[in-house]
Amino acid sequence: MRIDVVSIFPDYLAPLDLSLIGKARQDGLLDLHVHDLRSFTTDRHRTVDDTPYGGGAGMVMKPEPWAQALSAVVEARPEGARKPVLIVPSPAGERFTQALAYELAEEEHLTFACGRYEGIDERVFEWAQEHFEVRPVSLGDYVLNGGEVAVLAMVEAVGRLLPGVVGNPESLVEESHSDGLLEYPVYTKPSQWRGREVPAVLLSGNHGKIAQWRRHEQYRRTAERRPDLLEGFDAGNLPRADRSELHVLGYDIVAGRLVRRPIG
Ligand code: 6GU
Repeated sequence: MRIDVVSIFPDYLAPLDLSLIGKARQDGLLDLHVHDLRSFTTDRHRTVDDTPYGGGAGMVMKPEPWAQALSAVVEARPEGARKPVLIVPSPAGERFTQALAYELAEEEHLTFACGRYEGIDERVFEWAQEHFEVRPVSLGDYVLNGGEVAVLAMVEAVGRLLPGVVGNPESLVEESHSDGLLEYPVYTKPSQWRGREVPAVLLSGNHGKIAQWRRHEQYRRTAERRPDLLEGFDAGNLPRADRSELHVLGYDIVAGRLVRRPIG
């Protein structure tokens, strides 16, 4: 996969040289290019922003440096590749989820446009639609100063799904959100530590019982921390034991979907 990132702080993306993603780049699994937006300016001061039409606080990123930078990316795109996706990190975008990470991992070419200040002149996105599939994407309902931290998160979430990046692909299956639930708690040696014991079932060697306990813990955790994930959960094919656990946690199955039982 090829990834291009355009930012006025290219150094912000230095962590992509490290760890799993850095290794994926070294191994040639991920072809990552970071571009300095200012290198696409033509004035002596390398200006990237100006005051907003209509007034208001802050500055807006000028369109021309962005058009120059994105045109350079289009020219460099892999031979014969389909229309690349342009991801615009923004608190006003669609939510970034594990499902979107899987979707983006199927692409040949992703481009990230990191805005700063109050954002990028809207006409850039209208123009960019001729060359890219434009997708504003948000990490969650809070505000960052710019898209760079969000790009670090998204490149890691997508990059680890590429074939060969994570050594043991099984570890992608049993993790939070891969099945719509939070992960079960995990333990390692010693079995007794500061007066605390590992749950006995995990030492029993009974793989059926262990699987059932882990499933129960996933439901319990998800109900406690993220009830929004259980509401509407597809429960059509759940085993009877799972259904009764969910019933105890306060959920019923109506037309194949989990619904929270009214209290009282
Ligand atoms: Cl993706 N970008 C910015 N700038 N702020 C955010 C965000 C993204 N997600 C949440 N807040």
